[in-house]
Amino acid sequence: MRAIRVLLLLFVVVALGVGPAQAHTSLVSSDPADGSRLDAPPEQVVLTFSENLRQPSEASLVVDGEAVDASVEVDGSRVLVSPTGDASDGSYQVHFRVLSDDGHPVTGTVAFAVGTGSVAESDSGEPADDADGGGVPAPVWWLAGVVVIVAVAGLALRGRRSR
Ligand SMILES: [Cu+2]
Repeated sequence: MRAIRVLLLLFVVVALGVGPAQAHTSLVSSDPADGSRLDAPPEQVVLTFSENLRQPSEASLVVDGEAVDASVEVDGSRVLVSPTGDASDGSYQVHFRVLSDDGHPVTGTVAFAVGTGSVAESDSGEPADDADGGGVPAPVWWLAGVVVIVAVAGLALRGRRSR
């Protein structure tokens, strides 16, 4: 029984240690804010995430459904998107695909309006379906824990029977 307790404790420690490191990043705020309306086009859109981003982290600017040239810079936990040409009024969307510190890509869209443009649909950010980064999903750890517990219990029962 002592072996089981030790293993259980070990599993809990491992599970707790792995948990926080697996959190994906998420969009904390943007400037201009999602859903807002501006009088004039912004010189820069700043997306702020919950943790420092890894490369490749990308963003693109779409105005009235058309891609607009913009320079994109990743600075720690922020993504800076600056239109390079003449910006116009309209319905702005900034699509992002950033890489979390744990290697998982997260995609989303920030939307705002300039002038009389409409506010397009936004998406606060979800882990991308094609998550290809490192990191073991939590269910795998729970399954591993169950397997260990069953195995240890089986050994303990066998040991008792042979006595
Ligand atoms: Cu993740």
